[in-house]
Amino acid sequence: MLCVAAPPPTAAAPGTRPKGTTMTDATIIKASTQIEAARAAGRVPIIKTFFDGPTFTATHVVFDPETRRAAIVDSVLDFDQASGRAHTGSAEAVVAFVKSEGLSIDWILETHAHADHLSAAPFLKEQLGGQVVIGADITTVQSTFAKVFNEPDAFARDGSQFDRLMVDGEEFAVGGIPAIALHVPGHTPACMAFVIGDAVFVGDTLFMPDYGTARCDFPGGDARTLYRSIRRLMELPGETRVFLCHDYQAEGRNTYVWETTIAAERESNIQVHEGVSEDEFVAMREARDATLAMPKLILPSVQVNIRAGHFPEPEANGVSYLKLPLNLL
Ligand SMILES: N[C@@H](CCC(=O)N[C@@H](CS)C(=O)NCC(=O)O)C(=O)O
Ligand SMILES: [Fe+2]
Repeated sequence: MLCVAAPPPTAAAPGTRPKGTTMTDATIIKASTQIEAARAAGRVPIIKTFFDGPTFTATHVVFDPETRRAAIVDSVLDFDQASGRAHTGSAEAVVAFVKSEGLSIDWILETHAHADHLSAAPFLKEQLGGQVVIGADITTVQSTFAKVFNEPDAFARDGSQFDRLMVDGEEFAVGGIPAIALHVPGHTPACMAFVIGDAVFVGDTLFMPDYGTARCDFPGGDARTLYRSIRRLMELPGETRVFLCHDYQAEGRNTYVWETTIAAERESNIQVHEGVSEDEFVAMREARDATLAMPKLILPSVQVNIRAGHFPEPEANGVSYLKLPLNLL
């Protein structure tokens, strides 16, 4: 399933600032200025989304229509757990789109080390080029999971499997469109959001307003930290276009949706709308997390994604193996 995002409305959406707040966060001020300038100049990216049904993941191709330079956010490598086979069908659809539109890929962005699907970053890089980017705190995630999987010393925990590690406030560009990285930990310690022109790619911080927010019970996750990251995101201008990494289709809705706005999240996110206190959120999130089963693909996903999407080193017979820690997670 795919969809081209409509250009943003020209009239300002309501609720440009959250009620009763003054902004003091330098990165959020910089990002807000960027978003407002992009909207005022009409210099905004075009976004094409590919939705992966088996893992409910939205992969976004983000491009500057003038220079045709582009980024890919949160790709998917298809994986059949029963046979241990990976397939590139989903990623090939992205490659075909990029080629048919004449785009040049500068960035392959990972909002975090996903726990529910494998990244297709190595395949996309081989096919299209671009630098593979993740948050600098991936080093913490690598250290945590190196213990879980008893990784050998040869497994680097310094993020060197990626081409670039970004920190909060780091500036980059997609063609002629400026972009800023935001560190938004909570779901995982290394989660990032990427603000490109007037659009923010929030990864697994926020989901659609009728569904809520991401779980915080993976190793290194923390509900209080997620609340604070979300409050930062909610300081962005109300009309900011918000693109999600997942949609799990809230009850009563029968279509998948992966785009909303900061104003809509502030007003109506069922778990974290304006007025929900930090303690209320933490109590709700921890109670819900206690009911959730682990994602079906967490063990293969994490082992591959902490390696920037590469499989573990092949053994002497030339085959790569994944581990299954027993009675640990
Ligand atoms: N049923 C899915 C669940 C995936 C899952 O746990 N997703 C995370 C993001 S990686 C989440 O925050 N889910 C929130 C929820 O399911 O309420 C699977 O097995 O893959
Ligand atoms: Fe996630």
